[in-house]
Amino acid sequence: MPTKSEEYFEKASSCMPGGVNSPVRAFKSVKGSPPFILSAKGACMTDVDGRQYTDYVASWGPLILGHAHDAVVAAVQEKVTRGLSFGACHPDEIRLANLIRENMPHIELLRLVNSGTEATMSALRLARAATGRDGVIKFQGCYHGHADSFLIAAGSGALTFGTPSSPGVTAGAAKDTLLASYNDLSSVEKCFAENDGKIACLIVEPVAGNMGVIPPAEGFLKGLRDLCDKHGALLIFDEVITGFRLGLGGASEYFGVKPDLTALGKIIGGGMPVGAFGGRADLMRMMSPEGSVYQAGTLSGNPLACAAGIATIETLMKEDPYERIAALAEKLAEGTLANLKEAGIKATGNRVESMGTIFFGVDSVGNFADAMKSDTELYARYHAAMLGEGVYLAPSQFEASFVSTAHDDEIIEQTLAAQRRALKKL
Ligand code: KE4
Repeated sequence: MPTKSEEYFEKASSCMPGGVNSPVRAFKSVKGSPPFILSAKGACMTDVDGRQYTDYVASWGPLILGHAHDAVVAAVQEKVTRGLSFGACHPDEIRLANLIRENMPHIELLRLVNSGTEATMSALRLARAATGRDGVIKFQGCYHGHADSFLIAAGSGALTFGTPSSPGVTAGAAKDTLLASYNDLSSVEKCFAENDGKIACLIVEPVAGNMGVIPPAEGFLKGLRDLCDKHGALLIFDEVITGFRLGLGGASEYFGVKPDLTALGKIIGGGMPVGAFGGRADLMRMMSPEGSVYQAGTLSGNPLACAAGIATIETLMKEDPYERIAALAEKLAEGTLANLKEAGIKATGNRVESMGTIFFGVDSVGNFADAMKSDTELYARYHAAMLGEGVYLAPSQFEASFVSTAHDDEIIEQTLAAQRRALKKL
């Protein structure tokens, strides 16, 4: 007898490619079909079959306060009867922009957009305009959204030039993107040396979250800053995940490295569609209508999205939960590794504050090549077994898990107990 989720997935697959609006949700790299979620509150999601899950995906990061946080819901409810969108200026845009600037003072000016993809693609366009150069350096395994310039795989062998990683991305778009290796400054120096004077910017996830979590090696981010300065390129931090995740000041404050431009998303919208890009005023003032670099958006700065983002950031500033959720994440990671060792499963874990990844089948993961050695088949079986025990994990080995303020010691203990039951079924 199919579950209601399976029936929904069949219907979804008849009207949307893969049955989803974002590929990873289709559970292609893990087993089974995705639960269809009906509601969520705190750390818990409930699917259409009434099954409840402790959630560690947090809608891929935005829900640092958990699902349907009272303050966030109230903020949106308070606004919604006064209009959903104006397509005009409104006071809350200023409030959200200033909350971001107050916590990340290196962002002197910013523009609100609707997604992380828009944020990174706009920052890239601005960097190219500001430098008059076309080249961009990115890292294998880092994801910056689906703009053409970022859907680039490593070129063959010694070539630093990228090749399209998706059909539809043209060779023209790919030719300006160079691939370096995360945590390997010599690979970045090579890109610069082979293309001196042609690199507009380097974009990096200051903590990699899209090949699983990989922290920057000691000196790596500072090294990127120095190389960009040496070669007249701009440094872009893609803080779509790390912004307000590592702390109120994001990765820039956490690691003490100041980028020229920053892309934000996820948490700054509190679960509603918000992205932002910003940084040095001299650069941002090049954006239309003050300058000539064009970027626009019908729903940019949407009043409901701003309300959710404002309530989220204000709550984070009031509660400063970072130490507590990091401690919960450490408890989860330590307990997980102990459970896996007890089950005789080789695994390692990377964690920065409340974001982390358990890599299966490997001893350590410090870069993309290490991550790619993970046992994704074992992860898929683990994922299915955990889902069966009511724990909702990212449906891919190469994603981050997140702990929110809605998690607590009891929930972590329950998760570890569920894990011990799940591991017996592998
Ligand atoms: P969006 O366009 O999905 O809002 O943001 C793109 C993006 C940019 N930069 C980083 C570092 C990101 O992690 C993302 C999006 N993250 C993925 C999950 N790792 C979103 C989930 C999905 O694609 O469905």
